[in-house]
Amino acid sequence: MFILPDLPYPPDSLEPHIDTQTMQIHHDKHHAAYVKNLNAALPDHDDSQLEEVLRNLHKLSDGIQVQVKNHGGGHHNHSLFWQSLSPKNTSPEKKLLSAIGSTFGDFDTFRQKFQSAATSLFGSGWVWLVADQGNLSLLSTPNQDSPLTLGATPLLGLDVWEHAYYLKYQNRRADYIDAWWNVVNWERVSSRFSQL
Ligand code: MN3
Repeated sequence: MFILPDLPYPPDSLEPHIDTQTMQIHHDKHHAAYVKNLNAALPDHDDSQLEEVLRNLHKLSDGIQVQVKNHGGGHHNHSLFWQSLSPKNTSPEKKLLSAIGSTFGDFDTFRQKFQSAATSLFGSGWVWLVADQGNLSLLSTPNQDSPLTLGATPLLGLDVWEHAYYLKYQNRRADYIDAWWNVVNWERVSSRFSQL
């Protein structure tokens, strides 16, 4: 069985940046539905196999490949998303900051590029800071496609589906993205980077 992980903090703890009701519906309904549908598509599997499955999506039979891409991707992306948020004020550690500097010039430029990719992504999808062979880059994926399927390791992902922000921000996606920076868990992102 794949299991819906608990939120690592109370659903109201990211206020006012991400509102309580959005967190509850996003986790308890949307993420739960990905897990339920993934269990239907891939019975007899569990979370320890998810990354391997997403990295090797092409090996699955045509009959379940799309289901696993959508719901397996949805489960993995959201699990990562909750862990990448924190009510605490955190900053990137030195090693990550220096890699961001050598890839993007400086942190502000990275932030602007990420912001611009997230603002301009058409429709539903995600924007990612990923590592590929130790090199950082930005990546946009449609729907619930996982960076793992493209051979990249996700370090930080931003959900820009309307369900992630519409209750509070309506059509103002840019305001949601501005607010989201305040609750990024840089400790977690840094530790993911240092474990590469
Ligand atoms: Mn979502």
